Amino acid sequence: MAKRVAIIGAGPSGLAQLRAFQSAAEKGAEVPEVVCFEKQSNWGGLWNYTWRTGLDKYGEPVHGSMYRYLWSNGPKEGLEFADYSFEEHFGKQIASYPPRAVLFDYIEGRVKKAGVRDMIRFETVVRNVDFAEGKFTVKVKDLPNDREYSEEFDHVICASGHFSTPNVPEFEGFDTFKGRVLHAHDFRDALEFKDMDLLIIGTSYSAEDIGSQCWKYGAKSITVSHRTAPMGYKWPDNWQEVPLLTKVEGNTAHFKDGTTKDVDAILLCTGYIHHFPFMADDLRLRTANVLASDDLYKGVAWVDNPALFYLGMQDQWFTFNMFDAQAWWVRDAIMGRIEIPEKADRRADVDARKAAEAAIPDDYGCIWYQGDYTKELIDETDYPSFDVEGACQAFKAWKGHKVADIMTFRNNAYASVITGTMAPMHHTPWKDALDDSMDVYLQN
Ligand code: FAD
Ligand code: NA7
Repeated sequence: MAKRVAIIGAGPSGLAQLRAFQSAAEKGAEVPEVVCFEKQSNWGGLWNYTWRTGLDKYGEPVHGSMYRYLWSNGPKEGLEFADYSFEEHFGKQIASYPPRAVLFDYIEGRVKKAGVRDMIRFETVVRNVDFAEGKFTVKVKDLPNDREYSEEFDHVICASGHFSTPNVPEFEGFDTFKGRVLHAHDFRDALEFKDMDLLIIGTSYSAEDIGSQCWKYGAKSITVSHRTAPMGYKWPDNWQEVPLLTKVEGNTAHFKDGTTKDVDAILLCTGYIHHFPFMADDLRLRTANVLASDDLYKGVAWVDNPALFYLGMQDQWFTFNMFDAQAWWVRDAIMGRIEIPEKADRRADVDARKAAEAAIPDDYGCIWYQGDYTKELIDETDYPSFDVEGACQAFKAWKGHKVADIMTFRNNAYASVITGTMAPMHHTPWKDALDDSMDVYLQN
């Protein structure tokens, strides 16, 4: 009997896994039976936009953390699929920082072409995974039919993402604050904060991007409060960076340096937690948002039981192409093309990766670390090799453009590392491009 493989989630990582198996089958290999469980009604993961926040219509936590007007936060040249270029999908080269809808279309294009949709059971949430006597039992709920059932699998690949369960600290006075307090996970539309004085806590991607959007769509002022260090970009005049919030009294926010600011709304851009409530205790990944995840051999195979895999659990400089590298590697491990070593060696691999991450001096080091990791996996499979160094260079240029001017970095263009073609300059500077529909974006 063919092996059975369960994939949890049909976001970019889960879809990469489906494409990896389909590509082996296309080349004539005998592949396992693959079933992908996806709790939403469509694929694309975070890129599948939802207006909903809180709970969905079945009472399940809403997965979506993306918002309207979101444009890629890094150049698309850093994430292009090596087996499906932007030019193949759009029939032409497009500008370098596509809005969400454009990237969703691109992600979808590859898997439509591969014809893998019927391997996905939509609106089916994984409730429980455990392992006994060489088999995983996966218990799921068919949401529309309100029915639970279990099936057995030889392998489980968890690709459920890790930017959907918010990390929500509390600060004194939140309970009596007169405006709205929300986490980035629940942010949807910058226009809600037009003409407001906005306080943002956190200094990473969400803080930078949600703040920039609110600025673009007319917030009166942006104040960003940091725990460790300010972001340090050259911000517009109505933008300031302050130390950590200590308390809120009425509408007045107090900061560690004794300064205050009256604000209308507070946005917690304080990151996310890795959360796998459906995994049995001994199978559940516990890790911070880092480059070298805990307990994953080669960043994917569960050290204690390498029949279980996790995809995309790292902090992400590289995304779609790294998920592909992982998915091809996991496929080959499952199909016996790659040998997984004994436990002591698996543990040593994790320890070595963690030590190497600890020695990285700066963000540039992080980019190359993850580029090297991606390349390491690609070199062990038949995933089309591509110019990973070129992608690292695109990220380096991107960081330089952000330092030069944080409100114009998205106006730059880079060369594809897959086709070599230079992207066109976008027709409208990012700050003036208020309509982010796909039709308008593609009018180059
Ligand atoms: P996800 O996209 O999170 O997909 C996971 C899937 O698993 C979802 O479809 C979910 O419904 C499903 N699922 C979860 N639990 C269950 C369950 N129990 N049962 C069944 N299904 C389940 N990356 C970039 O490259 N560029 C960007 O500009 C960018 N911007 C981002 C902006 C925001 C606000 C966030 C939060 C992330 C951003 N990312 C960006 C990073 C993002 O993590 C990746 O692009 C990508 O979406 C990760 O893919 P994934 O498949 O690993 O996870
Ligand atoms: P990140 O990148 O995990 O960053 C979280 C930020 O929140 C970071 O600046 C943290 O500060 C800050 N943080 C976390 N807890 C606290 C508390 N308790 N108080 C103050 N500040 C805190 O999450 P993002 O949402 O920005 O990005 C996640 C993904 O979404 C990313 O990959 C993008 O692609 C989009 P620290 O520096 O640790 O002091």
